[in-house]
Amino acid sequence: ISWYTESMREGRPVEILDRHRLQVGFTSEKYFLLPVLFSAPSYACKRRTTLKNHNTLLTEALSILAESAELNEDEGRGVAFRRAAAVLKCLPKAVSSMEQLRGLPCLGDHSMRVIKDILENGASSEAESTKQSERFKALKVLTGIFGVGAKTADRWFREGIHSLSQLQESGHTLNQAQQAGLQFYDDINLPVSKTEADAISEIVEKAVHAVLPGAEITLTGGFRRGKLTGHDVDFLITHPEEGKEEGLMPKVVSWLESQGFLLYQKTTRNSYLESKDGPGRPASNMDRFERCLSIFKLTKDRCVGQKQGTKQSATAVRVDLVVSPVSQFAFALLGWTGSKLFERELRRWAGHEKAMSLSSHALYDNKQSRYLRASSEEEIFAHLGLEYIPPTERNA
Ligand code: DCT
Ligand code: MG
Repeated sequence: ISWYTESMREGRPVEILDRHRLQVGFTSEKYFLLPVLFSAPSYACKRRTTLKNHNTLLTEALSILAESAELNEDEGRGVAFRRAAAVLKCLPKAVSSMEQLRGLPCLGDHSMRVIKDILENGASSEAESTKQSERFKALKVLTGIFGVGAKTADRWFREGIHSLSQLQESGHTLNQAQQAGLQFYDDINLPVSKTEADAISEIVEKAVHAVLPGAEITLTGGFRRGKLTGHDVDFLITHPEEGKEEGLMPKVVSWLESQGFLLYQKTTRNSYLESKDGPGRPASNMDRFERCLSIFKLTKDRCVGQKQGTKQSATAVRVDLVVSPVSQFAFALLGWTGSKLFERELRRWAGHEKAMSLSSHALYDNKQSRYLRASSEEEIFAHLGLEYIPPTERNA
């Protein structure tokens, strides 16, 4: 019992399976069978979430509802469902009764109703009807086009556009990203395998080293967290000598273009200036590095992944390249490794519990009115007063 309460207090997942013998008075021995109770800290950045998920039925239903909320631009509701799903992802066993959830954070009334429905009926009627709804299906198809977000998809849907062919017939002028998105729609919507990601890594490495020897390339995003598939491949590029990375992206892009590797690319310049921007604008932290959103052409001989099933000799893969000065590298690496919810929770922890502002560029201590430097992810966790969580355990 003391082990049990201590674990609860420390926020460790607790599981009690065996009988606990209790001596009651002097007359007899009594045995109690305690239910498997779960507990977890409420911040996802304090939990260790591997890819081993014992509650996929529950988390998939909650993720559908989160996705639906996000497509309806209801961010608050989306986050609530994401948080609920994330708590269930870190449990050491499958949930079998509502009672076990009593001590868990982040499970609101709505999420609890969904879980109850699944435990009692094997499926969530709300998630099922959402999946079948015309609006959800159409918005999924339309946002599957690279360059189309929830807002655009919603506008098109209200105009009666529910499919790709209806979009093509509508006469809407698409921007260049969307045109490419439509052209390579099928390929882009197939998951990228780790093998394909490794093949892309080789190409990116070649390109970067051709234009800046000594530069360092890191695979980030889901693949760094150990995922075997992803919707894109994310890279972070830096150089150990501060400033050497300046102007790198256009050169890398030219090299890739000259070798015929790019089907589409759009580069945005680094717009982050610590002295000018200050720490108080974390909302836009993801897009201020020199960044290239691209679609790579990966030829069959280079890949033996999922996309080999398609008939063409090459496949299109979404690739994100980001360049960071070495002084910001640890923050960029932490920010680009994800998961999205883990990142959100790190920033919430920093702001609410530590009076600090965390972005992919820097960490600012509001109480001391100064930036806290770090050259590794471990140092950032330490600044934040958090136990270090390795990438493979950030799959919240
Ligand atoms: N990121 C974030 N907030 C966002 C978008 C991205 O914190 N709004 C970070 C977290 C993950 C990283 O950037 C890369 O983004 P994605 O490629 O969208 O995520 P992923 O985890 O790599 O997912 P996938 O495996 O599907 O590519
Ligand atoms: Mg990714």
